[in-house]
Amino acid sequence: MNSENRKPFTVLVEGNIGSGKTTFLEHFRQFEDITLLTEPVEQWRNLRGWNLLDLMYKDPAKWAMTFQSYVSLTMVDMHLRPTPTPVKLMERSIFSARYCFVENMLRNGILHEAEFAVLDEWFRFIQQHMSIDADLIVYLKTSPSVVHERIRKRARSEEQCVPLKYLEDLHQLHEDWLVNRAFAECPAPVVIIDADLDLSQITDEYKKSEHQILRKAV
Ligand code: DGT
Repeated sequence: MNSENRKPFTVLVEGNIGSGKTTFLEHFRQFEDITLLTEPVEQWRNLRGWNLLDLMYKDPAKWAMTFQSYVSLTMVDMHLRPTPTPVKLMERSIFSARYCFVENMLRNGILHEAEFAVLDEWFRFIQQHMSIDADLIVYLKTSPSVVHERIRKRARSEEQCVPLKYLEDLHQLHEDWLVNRAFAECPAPVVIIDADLDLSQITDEYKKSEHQILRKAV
């Protein structure tokens, strides 16, 4: 591909917290010509010394708006980042931020309807006026109980209070968005991968999606 004037084939990797998105992206590190953009969690944990992720989990009613606003900015940055390769793999997107996380916060009353309205207007503006491309979505589908156990084991300090109910709600919203098509927008075709499998078996599952991603690189 002439990297100067062609858009990359853009793959969004989506799934619940702890579904293995980072591991999926790492699997593709072995291939040339793919740009991997992992989620900017570290930026959320350290914005000029502030841990927004921690603030959001400790006092969601107070910090949800601030956190989601920064998530949107970092996601747009990833969507717009120039890519010198024919394929770009991105962990999450402005779409899952809006349709899964923000939606959940609205339904749970964590976001005030007025705060939601501002975030939604930003989302619409970004979609209309910025070049947010998606050619394929890889949905790492999991059971809430499986990711709950993984989150417990990985022991990320901010996530220790994540209840099963939160993961069930997020799971349902991913299903509604990517499988049931309950939201107006599903920006690309969806490939579903069984991501309940543990690490020893998951590579075979990942391989099944390789051709769909790599054939675009030739
Ligand atoms: P992985 O590799 O599938 O295990 O991915 P994770 O769990 O490292 O990454 P992710 O995006 O599912 O979640 C990272 C943390 O950030 C997790 O505590 C949930 C939170 N998070 C991610 N995006 C959003 C968002 O838009 N809003 C809220 N409230 N939290 C988010």
